[in-house]
This record gives sequence, structure tokens and C-alpha cells, in this order.
Amino acid sequence: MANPLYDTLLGVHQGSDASFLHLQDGTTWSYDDFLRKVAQFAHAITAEGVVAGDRIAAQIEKSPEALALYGACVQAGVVFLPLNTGYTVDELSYFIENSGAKLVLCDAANLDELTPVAAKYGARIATLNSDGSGTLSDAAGAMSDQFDTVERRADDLAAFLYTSGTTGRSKGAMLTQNNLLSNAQTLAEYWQFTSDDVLLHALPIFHTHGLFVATNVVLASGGAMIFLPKFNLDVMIDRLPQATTLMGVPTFYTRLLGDERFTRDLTKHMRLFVSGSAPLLAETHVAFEARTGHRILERYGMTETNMNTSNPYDGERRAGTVGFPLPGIELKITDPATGETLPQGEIGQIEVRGPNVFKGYWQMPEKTAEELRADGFFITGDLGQIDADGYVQIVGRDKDLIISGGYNIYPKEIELILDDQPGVLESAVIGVPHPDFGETVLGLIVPQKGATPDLDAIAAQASTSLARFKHPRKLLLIDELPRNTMGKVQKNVLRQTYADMFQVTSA
Ligand code: MLC
Ligand code: AMP
Repeated sequence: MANPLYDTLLGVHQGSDASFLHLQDGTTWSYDDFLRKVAQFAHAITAEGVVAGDRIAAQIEKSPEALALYGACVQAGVVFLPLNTGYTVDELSYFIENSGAKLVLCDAANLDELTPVAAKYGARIATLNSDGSGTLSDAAGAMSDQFDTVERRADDLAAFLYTSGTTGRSKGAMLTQNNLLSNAQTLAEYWQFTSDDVLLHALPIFHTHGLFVATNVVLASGGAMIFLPKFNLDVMIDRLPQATTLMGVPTFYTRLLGDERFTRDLTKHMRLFVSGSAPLLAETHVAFEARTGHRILERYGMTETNMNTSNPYDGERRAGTVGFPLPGIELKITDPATGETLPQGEIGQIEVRGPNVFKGYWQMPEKTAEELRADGFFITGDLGQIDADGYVQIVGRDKDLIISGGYNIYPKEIELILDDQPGVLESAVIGVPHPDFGETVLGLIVPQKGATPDLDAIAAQASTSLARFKHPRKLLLIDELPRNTMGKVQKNVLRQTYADMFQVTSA
């Protein structure tokens, strides 16, 4: 095949007038409408001098045009680098520099701020706004709606997704065409997606979940999406009757359960509810079944690996587990000290191998070697066990990571900023239970002797450099950080001490 990802997920729909995107304003895009836009954008990015293998960094709002830009990158063989719309200019500068992006796409509202950044790193810049307008669209509008698909091999790169690290430096996870394609095909089959499905899509499209799991699965099965700009409870309840499936982070499900309009009747026609990106509390699973009669299907994945495991479609969907390794994917539990496989039932680190596993971190061979073994197993940083029936259970994390509403936050990145503030001796950032976001960020600050750091000023400073979702929900002054005999901060002790800070109520 000339370009496996394009040919299989997109090109196969050429000329189809079947519905692909149902938008919030009531309009619908057919597959053909979408593919013609993809081709026009492929011309427009090529006209900017971008060639196969180059990177395009895009911080743009969710829209059908934004999705078409992803398709255009696939068709033109360009590496797509989507970026959280919440990132600040500081954060974006790093991604643009590190990726060596040739073209930056942003909302017109951010053009002035980002133009010097793009110029500094030798990238061109164009705009694509939430309503589909912008300089890229203007250019694309004058282009042909047919584009000669650029040849690519299965192991050529298709996307870079940045994931933060325990050192505070983000790493570009390099995903190949086959990483994305194999996972989309596996999931579409495992979850029995067909062209009759209509997925209620309210996730952002700058992460694995919304872009690769949700969108690619729909493309692989020829179904349609109700494509919403973001999660809005009223709109979700309004649109559920037209959907057959929903994919969401646990916050979606707790928010739906918190609304009395979300009833058995409203959901009786639904085929499937999928949850992932963060742990779904067993009590949410149980409450959901009691309310709707449906069992949420929980699956487990990550940026570097796409999806690894899933509860079964037909068999028992077991609360508190993430199911079985997907077909073609191996999973083992190993001893963190020795790397040896542990006997069934024991807790250890989760390692995975398969066509889903990424190629490594962009220009970070040492980081890659630390996490990706020579034999192809990737050390996920999650801790788990396999029960007697083969269900995988995630019991914790070996990595210092907070997951808030499905977004990953690495404490180190925040601690580095807090430590730099006047009057601060040191700090520890931890995740504590939160009723809406699952976990949220708490910053603990130890003052320098005799100093009284200004917490409001510190919060204001943090907000200039960090995306809003990473901001500590609260900052507290404490006398000292608990340490073990090796001098390492005992975050588990802190997490216990402050566990009730945000008063979790059951779903
Ligand atoms: C928004 N805010 C968040 C937040 N989302 N803060 C912490 N954590 C979050 N996840 C901020 C807003 O900026 C706002 O700040 C305030 O919190 C409350 O906003 P909200 O209106 O209640 O939030 P909302 O916009 O409704 O967003 C919540 C959400 C959203 C859960 C719907 O975060 C979301 O769609 N999350 C999905 C993330 C996702 O796709 N993850 C997949 C990663 S891939 P203020 O101060 O302005 O009010 C992956 C691999 C895998 O993990 O396995 O899937
Ligand atoms: P990300 O780096 O954003 O892709 O996040 C991946 C991480 O999310 C994984 O390593 C897990 O820690 C977590 N995760 C994803 N799905 C689940 C799940 N179903 N249950 C628990 N944790 C999950």
C-alpha cells in the first residue's frame, strides 16, 4: 500500500456520501466532504513548504477543520503534533523548539504571542480558528480537493504526542503509522464497531483518547460521530438519544450520574459506554449499572502505547479492572528491581509489547532506553497484577504522576517553579482525591527560615507559565517534608495526610 494509514482509514471512504460528522449547529459532513477538506489542507500545508517527515505543531480548538488537518498530515506524510489548547506560550516554546516543527498552527487570538516564538525557531506560522476560518483555510479554499497521497511505510512516523516526564521535561512520543492503524483496527473489532455506530465525541482531539481511540476507531468502521467542541452536560444529555456509543474519561461518567436527567430511559438504546485515561472507581461502575442497566467497558492505555487492555465486549466487564491484553499485545508483570516476570497474582510493574508500542522518544535515546527494553517490552510505569481469571488490575503508579480529569500532570514540573519563588525552601506537589476530577493538585511549600512566602503571588507566578489544568488547586505552607532514611520525600505520607482535602463524596 502507498500510505497504509491514509489508505485504510481515510482513502477507503473516498466518494462516500455516508455521514461522518454531525456538528453542534445541526450541519453534517459526509465522508466525502471531509476527505475533500483533507486534500485541500494537504495542498495548503505543502504550499507552506512542509514535506513528508516534517512536523506540524498545532494548538487549535476542536473543529471538523482541525480534524481535517490531522487527515491532511496523514495524506501528506507529515508528522502531526497536536497540543493542548490550555498550554501557555512558555510551554509551547519548548514543544516548537524540541520538535523542530516546520509549521505552527494557532488560533488567530494567539497569533501575536506566537509569531516571535515560531520565528525564533525557524518555523512558519498560520491560523486555524474554532469556526474553521483562518489563513490556512483561506489558502486551502483556493486549492484542489484532490491530492496525490504521499507514499509512506508502516513504520514511518505519523504523530508526535508530548508526554511530561518525571524530570519535568516533556518527551515527544514518536508514533508510527502502524502503531495507530493496528490499534484502531484491533479496537474497532474488539468493541464491535460498525458503520451503523454513532459515537458521541466530546473529548479533546489533542490526546490519544479523543484523536486515536475515538476518531480512528470510527474511521476504521465507517461510522459517524456527533462531534462536540467539548464536554457540556446539557448538550450531552440532549444528544445522547442520537448516539449509539460514548467514550469518555471517568469525569464524564460521574458528571452524567450527577444529573437526574441521565436515566435508564435516556440510555436504553445505547450499545456501548467506554471509559479510560484514568481509573474508574468501582463505585462509579456499580452506580452506572444500577442507574442505566449498562456496564461501562473500561480499558487501559497510554500515549506511548495506544490501548493495551480492554474489558471484554461480550464477557464479564469487571469493575476495578482494565480487562485483558488486546489481541496481538503481550502484557507481563515484572519485578521493578530485576525485571523478572512475577508469578500470577503478585503486584509489579506492567510491561507491554506489540504493534501498538511507540518507536521511542524524539531525540532522547537514553530516556527511550530506560523505558523501552531491547526486546520490545515497554515499561509503563503503572503497577498492577493479573487475577486468577486473567483480568489486569492497575493498583498504583511507579511514576510520580497526577491524573486530573484525564489530563496528566507531572509534579516535578510544578515543583521546579514553586522552588524558584521568593521565600521558598522546597516544595512537594501531590495528587489528592477530588470528586469531579478524580485527583487534583495540591502544592505543599516549606518556607526558608524566617520567611513567609506570599502564596497568592506564587499562584499568580505559576499561572503565567503553566496551563490552567496544572495549577495547584491549593497551596499550603508546612514546616517540613517527611523523608525516609535515604532522604527521599515520602509523598505517600503526604497523600495520606491530605487525602480528605477536597472531600470526596461517592458517585
Ligand atoms: C478543565 N480544567 C481542569 C481540567 N479540565 N482542571 C483540572 N483538570 C482538568 N482535567 C480547568 C478549567 O480550565 C477550569 O478552570 C476549571 O478547571 C473547571 O473547568 P470545567 O468547566 O469544570 O472543566 P471542563 O472544561 O468541563 O473540563 C473537564 C473535562 C476535561 C474532564 C471535561 O478536562 C476533559 O475533557 N478531559 C479529558 C482529557 C483527556 O482527553 N484525556 C485523555 C488523555 S490520553 P477555570 O479556573 O478557568 O474555571 C490518555 C491515554 C488513555 O490518557 O488511556 O486514554
Ligand atoms: P497518558 O500518558 O496521558 O497517555 O496517560 C497514561 C496513563 O493513564 C497510564 O499510564 C495510566 O497511569 C493511566 N490510565 C489510562 N487508562 C487507565 C485506566 N483505565 N485505569 C487507570 N489508569 C489509567
